[in-house]
Amino acid sequence: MDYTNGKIRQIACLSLVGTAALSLGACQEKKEETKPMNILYIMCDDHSYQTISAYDTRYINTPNIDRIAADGVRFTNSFVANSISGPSRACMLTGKHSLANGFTDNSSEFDGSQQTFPKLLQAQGYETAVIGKWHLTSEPTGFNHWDILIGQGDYYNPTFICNGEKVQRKGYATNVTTELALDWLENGRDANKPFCLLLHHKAPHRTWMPDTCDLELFSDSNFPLPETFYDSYEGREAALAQHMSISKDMDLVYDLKLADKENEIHSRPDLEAAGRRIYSRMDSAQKAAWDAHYDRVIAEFKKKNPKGKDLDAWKFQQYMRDYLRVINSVDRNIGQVLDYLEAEGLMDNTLIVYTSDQGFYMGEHGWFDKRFMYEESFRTPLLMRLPGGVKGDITQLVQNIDYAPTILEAAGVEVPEDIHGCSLLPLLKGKEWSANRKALYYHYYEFPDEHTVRPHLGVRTERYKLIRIVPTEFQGKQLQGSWELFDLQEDPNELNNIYGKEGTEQLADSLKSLLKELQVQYGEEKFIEM
Ligand code: SGN
Ligand code: CA
Repeated sequence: MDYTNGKIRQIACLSLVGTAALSLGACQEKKEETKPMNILYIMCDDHSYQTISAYDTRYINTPNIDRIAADGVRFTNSFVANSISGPSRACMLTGKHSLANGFTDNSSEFDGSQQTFPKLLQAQGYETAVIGKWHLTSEPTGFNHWDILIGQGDYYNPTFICNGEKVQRKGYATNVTTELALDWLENGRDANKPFCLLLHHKAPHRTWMPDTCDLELFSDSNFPLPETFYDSYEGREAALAQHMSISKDMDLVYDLKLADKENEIHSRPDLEAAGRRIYSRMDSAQKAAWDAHYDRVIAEFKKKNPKGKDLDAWKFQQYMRDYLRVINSVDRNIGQVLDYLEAEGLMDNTLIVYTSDQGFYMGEHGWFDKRFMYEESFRTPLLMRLPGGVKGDITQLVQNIDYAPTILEAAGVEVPEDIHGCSLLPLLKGKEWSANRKALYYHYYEFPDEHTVRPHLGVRTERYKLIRIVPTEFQGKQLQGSWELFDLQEDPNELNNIYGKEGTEQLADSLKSLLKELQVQYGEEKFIEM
C-alpha cells in the first residue's frame, strides 16, 4: 500500500464516523490533500485508440479527450482481459478475470451480489452512479443512482431504465447521456459526499450513427486503406473463419445507411430490415437532417455503382466517416463534462479516467468489430488525470482488471485481496510499481455469435504473444485447436505465425509455462489441458 499517514488517518476516520466526517470536516482540518477524491470514470463502447489524437493523429482531432492526457497520463500498453462489452464491464467492476466474475460472454447475466468497486466505495460513504450503457443484464447494484440504456441502447430517442423505471428520452444518445450525467452532478447527488460517477457512452458502437449536426464532417476526407486490409490470414485459421469483414460482412443498408426511398438497394434481409427500423426511430426533424445527408450519399453510390475492390474501398470510407462523426460528438460531450468540473472547482479532487470497453478494428486485417487477441482489439485506450499526479506516458503492461483497485486506492479504500488486478496509483504518482507485471492473460469465450470468432486464450509479454485457439464444437463437428505465436517486435501487424517454426520451440514452451502460471493465478486451471 502506498498511503501517506494523512491518508490512513482519513480512512480510519471515514469508517468510524461514516459520511458525517466528510461534511463536518473532522478529517479535513488535518491537511488539504486528505480531501476525498471524487471519481469520474468515462467509458465509451468500441472506441479505438486509433481514433483518439492523443494516441494517433492520422484520422481525427479529439481536443477534449486529449485534455485528460495533457494534464495526466497516457497508458501506451493498456489492454483488456476479454475483448467484448459485457465481459469487459464485469472485469472492470470486479477487478477480476471473466471466469472468476462469472460473466464470460454477452449472453451471461452479471451476479450483482458479488463484490464490485462501486459497492466498496458506497460502503465508505461515496455517492455512486452509473449513467449510460450498462449491458450486464441484471439490474445495477452498488449505485445510489442508475440510469441505463436497455441492452446496446439506441442512438436516437433512446429508452433508459432510471432506477427501475423505463423512460424514453428525445435526442441523440451521447448528448442525452451527458445531460443526465451533468444533471446528476449538479442536482442529483449529495454534495456533502465524494462521488463516483461511471459515465458510459453507447457511442461509437455499431451502427455508428452520427448526430445530425455532425453529418457533413469528413465528407471530403479519403482515408488510406490500412496496410493489412487485404490480409490473407495465412497461418491463422481462426482469423480466416471470422465474419467481421468490411468487404463481406459489413451491410450496405444496416451499417452503411443506404436505406433508399426507392427501395432499390437490398442487402442481407434481416439486416436490411433492421437498418430501416433504426431509421424509423427518428422524429421528423431528425429524419429531415438525416435524409439531407444520406440521400445525397445514396444518389452518389447509385451513380458510381462500385464493384469488387472499388466497393470495398467505398465501404471502408463510409465506415470511417460515420465512425469519426460519432467520435466527434463523443469528444464534444466530454468537453462539456470537463468544463463543468472546471467551473465547479472539482478538478483538484477528481480522478478522471477515460477508456473504452475494448479496442476496435478500423479496417486492419480487413475488419470492423473486436474479440480477437490481436493488438487492435486487445488494446484499449486509457488516459487518467490524477490531481497532483505525474504527466506523460506510462509504458507498463496494464489491463482493465487494474481499474477497480486503482479507483479504490485513490479513494482511500482498502483493496480486497481476492482482486486480480493491481492498483495503478503508484504509477500515477510517479512511484515504483511493485506489481512489476511481466505478462498479461487473455481469455475470449463467445461463440459463434455474432462474428464467429473462435474462443481463445493467451499470454502477452512485452515482446511476444502466444494464442491458443481452443478446440470447440460447432454444428455437430469438432473444430480443432491450434496455436499462434507472434514476435511483436519483428511483426507488429501479427501476420506471421511462427508457432512450430524451427528455433521457436523453446520460446513457445516458456510462454506455455507462463500461460499455465497465469491460469493458476486467476483460477482458470480447468483450461490448462487444451
Ligand atoms: C452487437 C453487434 C455486434 C457486436 C456485438 C457485441 N451487432 O450484437 O456487431 O459484435 O453487439 O458488441 S449489432 O447489429 O447489434 O450492432 S459489444 O461491444 O456490445 O460487446
Ligand atoms: Ca464494446
